Amino acid sequence: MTQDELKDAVAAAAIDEIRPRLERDTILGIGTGSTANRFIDRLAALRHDFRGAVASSEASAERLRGHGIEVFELNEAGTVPFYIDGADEVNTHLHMIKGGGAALTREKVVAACAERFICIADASKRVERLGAFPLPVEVIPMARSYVARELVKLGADPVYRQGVVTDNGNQIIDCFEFMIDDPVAMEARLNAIVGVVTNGLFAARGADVLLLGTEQGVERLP
Ligand code: ABF
Repeated sequence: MTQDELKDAVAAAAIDEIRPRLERDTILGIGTGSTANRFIDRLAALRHDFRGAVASSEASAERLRGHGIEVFELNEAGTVPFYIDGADEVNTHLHMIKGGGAALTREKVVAACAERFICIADASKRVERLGAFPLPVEVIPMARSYVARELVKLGADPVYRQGVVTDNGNQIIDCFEFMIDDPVAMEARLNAIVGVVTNGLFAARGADVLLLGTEQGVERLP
């Protein structure tokens, strides 16, 4: 199977996962990226069965609207029963690195408001130890070089993602060569650096369910 077929398979599995819980007033939390896009495309067929969605990026909001799905502000929605999103890496504890698409802050905020986080990913995203994928850190622009110096002290090789401005008007530093032994502790440590808006470790609030697309079919964890 190709990677695209695996992404399709997990998108379909996520639809099966949420479909029985949809009600006319349900507002879903929807993530960003190519796997989330496949989920959005499949969700279109169910658009009359729920109220709408909160999106973690402008790109996803546009795609949802394109399918006739109403997009709400998170402040209006309050909590959402599900947040469905992809990941750049995921370990067996369902801790993740996210933010390759620069939407990490909104993703983390929507995830925080979700009763259940359903991570959808193809098998290439599963790792024993997080960190081979460069960890994104969103910073306010004036703090960029200060934060980069602090990241070096923690052992990372920080690289400014040139030309990228987040949906919040901020910048991204990617941490290379930064293998992470304790994701929960490192997430808190990075958040404590002044000028950091968010980091791409989703460990304090990891996924509740992982739907992983493998050659043998979709694995559901835990
Ligand atoms: C979002 O999209 C991210 O947090 C992650 O960076 C990315 C995964 O993208 P894809 O599904 O295209 O691999 O979920």
